[in-house]
Amino acid sequence: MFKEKTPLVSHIFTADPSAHVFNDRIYIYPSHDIAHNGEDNDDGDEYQMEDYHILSMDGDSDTITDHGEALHMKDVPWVSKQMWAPDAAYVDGKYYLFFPARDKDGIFRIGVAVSDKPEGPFTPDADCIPGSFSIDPCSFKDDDEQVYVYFGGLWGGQLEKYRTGSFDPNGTEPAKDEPAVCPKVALMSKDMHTFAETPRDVVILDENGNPLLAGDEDRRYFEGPWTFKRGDKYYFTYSTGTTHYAVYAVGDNPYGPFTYKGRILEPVLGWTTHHSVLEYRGKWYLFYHDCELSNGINHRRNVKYVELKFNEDGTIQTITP
Ligand code: FUB
Repeated sequence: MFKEKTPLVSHIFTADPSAHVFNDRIYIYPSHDIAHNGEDNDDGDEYQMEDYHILSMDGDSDTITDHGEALHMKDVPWVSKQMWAPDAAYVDGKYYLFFPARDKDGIFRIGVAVSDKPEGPFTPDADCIPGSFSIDPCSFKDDDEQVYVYFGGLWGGQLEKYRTGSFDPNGTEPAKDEPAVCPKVALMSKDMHTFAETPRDVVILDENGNPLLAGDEDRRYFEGPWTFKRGDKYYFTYSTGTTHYAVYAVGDNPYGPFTYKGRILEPVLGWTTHHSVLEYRGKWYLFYHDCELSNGINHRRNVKYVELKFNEDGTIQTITP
C-alpha cells in the first residue's frame, strides 16, 4: 500500500470514504464534492453533490483507479439534490449502493442502487427505502451474513427532527443535560431493498453505563457512523461534528449498546470528520478526508488513508493528522 496520508486522487474532490475489500481489492465509495463559491451554513447547503465515482486500489501499486460516474441524481426519480455520503455491501452476487439525498420535499432519505460489479454503474430503485430518513448510511455484514445499515446526522442531516418519532421541521437537539440524539440501525431484508424492522436507537454509553449527554460534544454522536468487528467485539465509530473528532465505542452485538472508548483521529483540516475502517491483508486502515487540496475549503475535500493500530486490549491508538 502506498500513498498513505496523501490525497488519493486530485482530479476530483472526494470525501466521506466508505472502504471495503471486494475480490482482494480495496473499493472506496466516496462523496464527490462539487467546487462552487457559495457560503457554508449549518444546514450543509455547501455540499451540493450530484453523483458518485467509485475509486479502487490494490496493495501492490500506487495506482488509484477512478471508475467514472457510477450513479447520477438525474437517474434517481425520488431525488431533488445533495447526494451525500454513500456506502456499499456485497450480497449474493450483487453490489448494493446505499446513498442519502434530499427527496422532492427537501427531506433526506436513503436510497438503494444495484450493480453486478463493485464499481457500478448502479441502477437505482424508483423510490427510497420506505421508512428511511436522515443521512450517512453505512452497512455492516455480520458473520451470519445479516446486513445492518446504520445512519443519521445532526443539523443538515435532520436527525434531531425525528425525536418525536416522525419528522418535525422545527425539531431541535435535546437540552445539554439530556441524553444525546442516537444514531439509528436497521436490519436489512434479505432482498436488500427494504428495512426488515423499524430503525432502532444505537445507544452510546459512558464509562458508568449512562447514555452520553447532548452537551458532551467531545463524545456524543453527530454523524458519519461506521461499524466493524474485531475478534468478538463490535466497534461503532463516528464523528463528533462540532468538536471534529473521529471516535469509537465498543459493544457485544450489532445493535449495541456501545460503550465510548476514545478518539481515533484528532481534528483534520476542514469541518467534517467522516471516515471508515477496514482490514486488508492483515493490517487495519482508517480511510478519512481532509481539505488539503483546497487549503481548507470545507466542501472541497480529498480522501486519504492511514494505518490504524490497536493495543493488546483492543483499544485504538489515536492518530494525529
Ligand atoms: O458530505 C456531506 C456530509 O458531510 C456527510 O454526509 C457528512 O458525514 C459530512 O462529511
